[in-house]
Amino acid sequence: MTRKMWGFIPVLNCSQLLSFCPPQSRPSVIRIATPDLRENSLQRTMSDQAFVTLATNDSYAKGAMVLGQSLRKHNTTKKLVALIGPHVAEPCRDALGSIFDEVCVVDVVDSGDVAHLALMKRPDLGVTFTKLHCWTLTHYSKCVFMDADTLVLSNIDELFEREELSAAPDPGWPDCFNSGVFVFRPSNETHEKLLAFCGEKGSFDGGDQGVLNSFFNTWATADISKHLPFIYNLSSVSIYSYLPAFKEYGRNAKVVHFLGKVKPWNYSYDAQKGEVRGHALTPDQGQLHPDYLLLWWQLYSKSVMPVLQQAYGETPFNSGLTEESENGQLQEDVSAQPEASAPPPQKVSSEVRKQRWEAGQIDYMGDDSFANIERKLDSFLK
Ligand SMILES: *[C@@H]1O[C@H](CO)[C@@H](O)[C@H](O)[C@H]1NC(C)=O
Ligand SMILES: *[C@@H]1O[C@H](CO)[C@@H](O)[C@H](O)[C@H]1NC(C)=O
Ligand SMILES: *[C@@H]1O[C@H](CO)[C@@H](O)[C@H](O)[C@H]1NC(C)=O
Ligand SMILES: *[C@@H]1O[C@H](CO)[C@@H](O)[C@H](O)[C@H]1NC(C)=O
Ligand SMILES: *[C@@H]1O[C@H](CO)[C@@H](O)[C@H](O)[C@H]1NC(C)=O
Ligand SMILES: [Mn+2]
Repeated sequence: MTRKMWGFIPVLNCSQLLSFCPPQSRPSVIRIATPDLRENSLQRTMSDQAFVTLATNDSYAKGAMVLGQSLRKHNTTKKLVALIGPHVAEPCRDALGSIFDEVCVVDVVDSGDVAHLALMKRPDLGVTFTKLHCWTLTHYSKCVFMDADTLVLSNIDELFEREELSAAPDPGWPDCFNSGVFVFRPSNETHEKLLAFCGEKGSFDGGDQGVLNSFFNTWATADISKHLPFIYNLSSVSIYSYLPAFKEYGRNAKVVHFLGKVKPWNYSYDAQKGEVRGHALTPDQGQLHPDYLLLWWQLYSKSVMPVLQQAYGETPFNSGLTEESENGQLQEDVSAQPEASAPPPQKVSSEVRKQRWEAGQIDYMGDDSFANIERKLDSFLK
């Protein structure tokens, strides 16, 4: 396989691609206190620094929970903050509250000021306004923002040694940083400037990455210490498109980013067998690396499911977990899974399975033993 993305260095500057955007706006915020669901959170994290993530719906909230538990699992000493939109269901908020130190509802629509007007003109930028809100977390001196579709593979607290605005290059356009993981300093002044900037200049990509690259437009040239190594944004998609680099550097991966339209929560998981059930993929939907996908589901079923079960109580919810009954039929969440009725997969060796994956023939029903896969993952985790 050849170098697909690394051989090409574009010349255009990001800020050359601006369009229009709504006027200055400020979303309203309600902070939810959920102290009863957490134990010892004060003892656990004595820090004025925080990891911050964002979920505007229940699916992304699940991703945020897995991300939060992956940070906890690797013993972060930082606080965890989730920004959520008003549409996240109550039990999901409670579940987030038991994993995160702070859950903030950011309601752009409800704010009754310019933010509302801005949103009427550009409804597509609603999520961007919600994300920019992270700059108002001024009770922290420094934060690291992480997308809800990322997963941490080791302790990454060392990121807090970096300055605003540090981020990893976007492999699709390496002179732009990727806004999925970035270091920033909360500041109401910066927040207002960002909103004003957005009002004047807009977002060249219709989202936060465009706004942030235009605003922090010296990132590509001014200070190389603000360039995070690519291991902080290892995407399944780029693993796949540059496999030799993954084989060389993959063991150092610290953050996995599940890119593309199909997210881990679009699959389902058989916890008994330790198998991820396939989502019928078309080639343009991208390929998620089976090992990382499995790691996500293991963490979900072990550390997130119990929290969700407690939050939902008797109320049924879409867990994504499947169970087989005596007659071999899947009980839950399988209506959209064509593989469920397919004949049982044949056993294939890890090596064969890997070769198939590398050749683009991904067997999500793969029958590798749980122990083997776990050993392999352990080797990634050092
Ligand atoms: C869920 O929220 C995320 C951002 O938090 C957004 O990118 C995504 O499009 C939303 N999905 C749906 C189905 O609304
Ligand atoms: C986190 O801390 C616990 C308890 O102190 C320890 O057992 C565990 O090995 C640590 N985990 C990592 C990934 O360092
Ligand atoms: C990571 O890199 C991909 C390209 O491989 C980019 O599209 C994505 O937005 C980046 N995500 C993060 C979290 O930096
Ligand atoms: C920033 O603004 C928020 C709300 O608008 C306020 O509560 C906070 O005290 C401000 N922070 C500073 C450092 O002025
Ligand atoms: C993934 O799941 C979410 C909600 O569960 C759904 O809104 C979205 O359309 C799904 N995406 C794909 C590509 O199937
Ligand atoms: Mn993402």
